[in-house]
Amino acid sequence: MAEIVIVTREAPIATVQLNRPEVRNAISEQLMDELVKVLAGLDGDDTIRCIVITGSDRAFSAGADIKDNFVNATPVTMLDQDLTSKWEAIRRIRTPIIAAVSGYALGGGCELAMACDIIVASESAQFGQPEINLGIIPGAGGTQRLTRTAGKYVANELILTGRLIKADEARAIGLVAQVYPGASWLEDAKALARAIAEKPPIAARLATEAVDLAWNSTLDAGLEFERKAFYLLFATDDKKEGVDAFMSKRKPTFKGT
Ligand code: CO8
Repeated sequence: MAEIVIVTREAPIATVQLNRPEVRNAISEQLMDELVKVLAGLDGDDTIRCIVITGSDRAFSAGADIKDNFVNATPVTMLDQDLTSKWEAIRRIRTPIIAAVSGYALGGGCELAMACDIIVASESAQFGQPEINLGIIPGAGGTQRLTRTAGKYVANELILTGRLIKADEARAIGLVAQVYPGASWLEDAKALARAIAEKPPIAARLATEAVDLAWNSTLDAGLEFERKAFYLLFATDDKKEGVDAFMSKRKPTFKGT
C-alpha cells in the first residue's frame, strides 16, 4: 500500500509530502498521526535544518476527511479523539517548516499551512475555509490564525462565505510569502528551504519562537523573550562565526552550536 506521508531527506532539508491523492489529501486521523510522527523524527535530526510540507500539484489538502472524521461524529467522539493535541504537536516542531501549497488548501488544509512558519504557493493554489458550507466552523485554528493574519474584516468575509481565494489574493492578505510559477513551485520552495537551512539553526529556531510569541502574548512579553533570546545567541559558536566571517569578508559556515 502506498505511504500516506512520503518523506524525502535531502540534508539539510527534508520534504514531507501528503499522499492521499484519491481524496485530495484529506486529513484522516491516520494521516495526522503519521504526519506528527515524521515531523517529530525530523525535528530530532540535527542534519535537517528546514522542512517543507507539501501535497501534489492538484491539492495541498482539502481539509479534514469529511467521511472519516465527520459523518458519524458526536461531540463525545470528537473530544475522545483529542485532535487538538496533534495540531499542537505540529506547532511545537522547532525546525522551521515551510508549507508549499499547490492546488487546494481548504479547511484543515489551510489550517495546516497556517500552523507552519512560512507559506509559499504555486500560481494555481487556492485557499479557503469552507467549513460554513458543512454547517460548522474552522476547528483547527482557522478563526484565530486567519484573523491574526488578515484582520477581522477579511477573516469574517472568508469564513462566513467559504469563498476560495487564489494565490495572489492570499499574498495580498499576508497569508502567502511568495507565489512561484506553476512549473517550478516545489523546486522554488525547496530552494527557499535550502537558503534557510544555511542560516544558523539555533538563531532560526529562536527567531520563529519569537515571531510566534507576537501572536500568543503581549508586546511586553514578546519583547522580553526577544531580548533574552538575542543575548543568548551571543553564547553560540555560530554568532562568533557569523561576525568573524563578516569581518574577514568571507561566507560563514554555521554548525548549529
Ligand atoms: N474529505 C473527504 N473526501 C474528500 C474531501 C474531504 N475534505 N475533499 C475531497 N474529497 C474526495 C471527494 O469526495 C472525491 O471522492 P470520490 O472520488 O469518491 O467522489 C475525491 O476526493 C475527489 O474530489 P472531487 O471530485 O470533488 O475533486 P475536485 O478536484 O473537483 O474538487 C475540492 C476538489 C474543491 C477540494 C472538493 O472536493 C471539495 O470541496 N472538498 C471539500 C472541501 C472542504 O469542505 N473542506 C473542509 C473540510 S472541514 C475541515 O477541514 C475542518 C477542519 C477541522 C480540523 C480538525 C480535524 C482534522
